[in-house]
Amino acid sequence: MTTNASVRRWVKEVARMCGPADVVWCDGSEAERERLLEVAVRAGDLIPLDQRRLPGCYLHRSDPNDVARTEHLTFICCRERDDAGPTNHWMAPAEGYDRLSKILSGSMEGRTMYVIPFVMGPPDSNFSKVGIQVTDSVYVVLNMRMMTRMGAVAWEHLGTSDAFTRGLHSKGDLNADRRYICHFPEDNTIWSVGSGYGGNALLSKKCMSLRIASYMGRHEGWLAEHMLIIGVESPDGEVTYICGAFPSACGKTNLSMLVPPTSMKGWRVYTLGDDIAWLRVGPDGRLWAVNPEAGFFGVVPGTSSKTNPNAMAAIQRNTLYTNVALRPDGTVWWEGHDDPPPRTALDWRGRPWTPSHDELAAHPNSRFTTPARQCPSLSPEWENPTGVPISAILFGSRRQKLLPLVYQASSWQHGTFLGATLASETTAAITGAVGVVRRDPMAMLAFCGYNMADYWAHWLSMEKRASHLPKVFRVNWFRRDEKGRFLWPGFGENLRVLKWVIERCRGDGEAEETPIGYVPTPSAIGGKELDVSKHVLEELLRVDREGWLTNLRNQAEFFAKFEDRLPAGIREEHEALARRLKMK
Ligand code: OXD
Ligand code: MN
Repeated sequence: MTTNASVRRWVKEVARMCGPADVVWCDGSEAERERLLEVAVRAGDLIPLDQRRLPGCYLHRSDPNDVARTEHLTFICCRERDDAGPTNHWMAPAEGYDRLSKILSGSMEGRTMYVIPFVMGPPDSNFSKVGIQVTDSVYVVLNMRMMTRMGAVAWEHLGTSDAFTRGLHSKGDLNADRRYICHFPEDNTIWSVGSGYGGNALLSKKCMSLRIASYMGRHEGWLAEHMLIIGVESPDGEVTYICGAFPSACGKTNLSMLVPPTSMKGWRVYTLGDDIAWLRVGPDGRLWAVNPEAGFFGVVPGTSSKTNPNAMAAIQRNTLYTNVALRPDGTVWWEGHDDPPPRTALDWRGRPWTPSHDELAAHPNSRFTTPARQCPSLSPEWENPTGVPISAILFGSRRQKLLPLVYQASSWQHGTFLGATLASETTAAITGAVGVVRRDPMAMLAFCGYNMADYWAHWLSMEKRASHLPKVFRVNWFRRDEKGRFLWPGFGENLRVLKWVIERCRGDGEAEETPIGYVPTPSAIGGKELDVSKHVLEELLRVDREGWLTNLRNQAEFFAKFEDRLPAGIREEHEALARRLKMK
């Protein structure tokens, strides 16, 4: 409990509306964790796994209609519709509060309301922000314990201030017709009802650390981004820090925990964050980044000792698994696991499953939640209150064609344009069709808490605030040949691309100037140990002018949506690209 009057008033208000049987103030202690695990197991929300092989690990099964973020039910509720912009769903704040309070009214009857105080960002950092979430889901509390710094640390950080994000969450009846995830950036408030799924219900994550934080960042002069953070150590011992924005389920977690190939001796990758970065200009004019989160909420399928040994090591204990398959011996399995398919299992819905089933055993968006501290590649700098200085920003996406393996922007403005034109094939992390190309600027389409055009303007304005901005690159690990086979081996070999990125940051690294930006020469990426033919490497780095001219039209259609709010810098870059492509 706290003596902070604003917090007490707010908790009382929401309790009056939701009508819980009791209110529990969480303290983040071990004893509390044990108590909550017991409650969750008793209620059937968690299934204990084999505690000898997977100590502290549990399985949660979601309602089958509640397994991914629901973007069509996610709203930005600000006074002016234009301030939300054409890429967000908008609702007037009064309507949002009205509509949701009707659903929330009495929604916690007979349930316990948990009050979770948490800090996003390292303790004692002026990057950090306090949030308070109330929820009627024990599963959410147990996740928030890992994803945030929870308990007394938040009360200390907050003091008597009323500057905290107010997060109200109720599972309601899990009916998608009564599901809303509403953000009120002007009130620093989030109301989410009708879903227990991570991205909709762990309000610290997408809701606060991206949608609300991006709005705060605009007003306070910093950036909240959907980015991983890594430190790459080269054989000379220097560590270069890199951020990377990729749409959901494009391998951010794998890249953030990359293990160098054996042929790249002396290289090492340190993990700082796998999903979100907050970036501020430091006194030295560079951009400094922290990961506001304290855990990983990663996509499980495809995770194995081959693809991500660090994640595999991290998730052997104290991990919550959501929507994976359960083997008869009390361990878990998913598509892409090290072990072959089990002869029998219970699938993610708890139904008997055998390998002959047409359906997947684990849901494609099944997840693990695990504390960052358990990751063997975690950087010693991950909680540095001043963050780490960023030398390069990557914008990456999933594209079978056109986009080269890597290329570099010629300036910050051009880099902002590369981010603004990011597009990717959709994945199972969101409800809807999979594999369709959609524009996803800076991988923030679903996460920007205000008008995307103003957000680009904010990006462009960083040039006035910072004297040493990072170099910007586009990457694409997902190119395929005519037969649908991947052209690039990916995983550890992605370090070859990072090596070139680092060389470019240091002023070397061979490149050719092309209409789209600086593209590496094949020899700057390939080495004799790389199992990719010269011909394939050339294809991966080729700039297809015809394809780009079509892409240019597609970009123009997208930009037209923003009408006169589109910043001049973005328009200029688009026109300059058109000129360069048409030049012979
Ligand atoms: C996530 C997402 O969960 O982007 O990180 O969907
Ligand atoms: Mn994400």
